[in-house]
Amino acid sequence: MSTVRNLIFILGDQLTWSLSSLEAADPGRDIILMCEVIEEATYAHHHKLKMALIFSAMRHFAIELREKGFDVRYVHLDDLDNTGSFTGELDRTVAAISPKRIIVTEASEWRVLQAMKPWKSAFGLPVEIRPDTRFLVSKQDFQTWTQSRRALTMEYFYRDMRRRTGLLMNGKDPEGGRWNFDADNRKPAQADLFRPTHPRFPPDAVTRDVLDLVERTFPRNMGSTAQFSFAVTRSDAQKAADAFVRDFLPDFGKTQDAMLKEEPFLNHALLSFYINIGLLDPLEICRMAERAYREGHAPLNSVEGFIRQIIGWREYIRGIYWLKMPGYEKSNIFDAKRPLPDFFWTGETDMACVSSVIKQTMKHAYAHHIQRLMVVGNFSMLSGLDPYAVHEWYLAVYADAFEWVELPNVIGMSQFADGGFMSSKPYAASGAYIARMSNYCGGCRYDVSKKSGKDACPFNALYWDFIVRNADSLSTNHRLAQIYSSWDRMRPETRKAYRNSASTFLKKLDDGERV
Ligand code: FAD
Ligand code: DLZ
Ligand code: SF4
Repeated sequence: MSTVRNLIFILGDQLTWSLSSLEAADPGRDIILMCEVIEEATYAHHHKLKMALIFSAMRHFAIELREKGFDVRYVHLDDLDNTGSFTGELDRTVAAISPKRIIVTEASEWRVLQAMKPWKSAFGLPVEIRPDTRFLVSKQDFQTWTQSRRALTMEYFYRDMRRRTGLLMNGKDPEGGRWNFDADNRKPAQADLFRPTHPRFPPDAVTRDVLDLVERTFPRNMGSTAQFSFAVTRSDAQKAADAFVRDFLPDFGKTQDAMLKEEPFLNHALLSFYINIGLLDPLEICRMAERAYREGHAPLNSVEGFIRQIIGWREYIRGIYWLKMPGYEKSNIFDAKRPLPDFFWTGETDMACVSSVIKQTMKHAYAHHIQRLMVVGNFSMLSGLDPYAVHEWYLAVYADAFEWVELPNVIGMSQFADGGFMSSKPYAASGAYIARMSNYCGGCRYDVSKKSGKDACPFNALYWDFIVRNADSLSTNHRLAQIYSSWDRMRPETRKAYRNSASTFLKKLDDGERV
């Protein structure tokens, strides 16, 4: 007769003490299962740093659970009897310990949640799938919010979140009299030798074992674990959050959209990886940021901008994911089919901006929002790359990439592949935007001021080619009316030069020539 009451299964992005599956857990009667499995390690070509972060944080969380008295069954990736899948490992554990019930917090990704559904009948046991309460808005509440709207404008969702959390509110009014201070942001940045550096966390023995495992098992995946400096425990992640609020938040707004090739991190938080795997609580971080504002340590434009990213964008993106899955991943309004060029895996291109962002991604498994959106994302959309392939790339290469957050950001926001379900117009831009917001163009073999011809910045001709090529889908968009009338007013030779330059560039791309 089994004495085990519940088998609690914890996934790699559920490393949170207040996790719903751990509610009322009893170390005397319950057993916890955590497992590293090849199925999760290979469903995307994960960056080595991403895998190392997840495995090491999982192992540290298991140690902490044991310190609290829990019996944790932890399966290592290279254990000889590891079956390689969540279902296989649950099956093995159920056979070994005969629990009365399985408890799990719902998976953050559709793919894994689907895999959970047959467990009840497969194991002949009650399986309790609890909601993930680490988000502010439940899937159901988000759906209800969408039902009363014609357009799913993030800004209105965000205002509701401000009211719901009370963050930066003065009674019923927004602090400072406005909901959004973005107009004070969006500035270019200067290199600054005195800018503080983000904290780095040297690997301990547990992490070093993981780094060896990842290098040994996935030698061909992107990146090198030599650069590993992530926090892997809640207490170190909290130190990273403290450092952000103290050193970077005051200037966060000012440089939010800026790009500097020497400074990949600028004043960004570098917290998404910790929030997404559960080491940090999103609302707690927003409260820390608000406190910094109330105590006069950080200005409103920075604090409002930061809080909007988390209670606005992050929650909204998750809502969209669950609203649109399955099927959203196949969205392709422009019928774009081009495969990813090889330089997505090497950074070897003459376009200095693209090269810099990809090389930075290879080194750190990180790029900030504008680099993801306006450099690599913009290039992908303008060049007609297959949005599904673009999605697979983003899911692989960033340490914070989990499908629920990556997919709507890529398919909806950056590729406009959903035809405008999320955004009212595509984030398409010519080289002028990149020149204004970065210092990439100075060192580029292309000339951003040239519109067409072999030395012209490719973004310039690709931009117009994209606009014209996709007129069927875009020309009725009133936010693009001015763009289409500019095109109509252009001299025929100018139009022809743009189209020819774009087609020469795209042919080189298709032929695998260096661009
Ligand atoms: P900061 O710029 O300092 O922002 C603070 C926090 O706000 C972040 O930590 C994050 O939690 C949140 N946030 C900001 N923007 C978004 C957003 N658009 N969606 C969700 N949360 C947001 N974010 C991921 O977490 N995982 C992804 O896989 C991911 N893929 C992206 C792909 C594309 C094409 C684009 C355009 C954006 C993507 N983002 C993704 C959103 C954003 O780029 C990252 O959250 C951010 O760069 C993380 O770095 P940071 O912690 O320094 O963020
Ligand atoms: C991303 C990832 C990787 C690489 N490996 C594991 C793993 O071995 N075990 C695990 O529990 N989680 C892993 N993860 C994170 C999961 O993919 C993530 O928890 C689910 O995708 C959530 O739906
Ligand atoms: Fe990028 Fe064009 Fe500037 Fe070169 S000139 S860095 S390709 S925007």
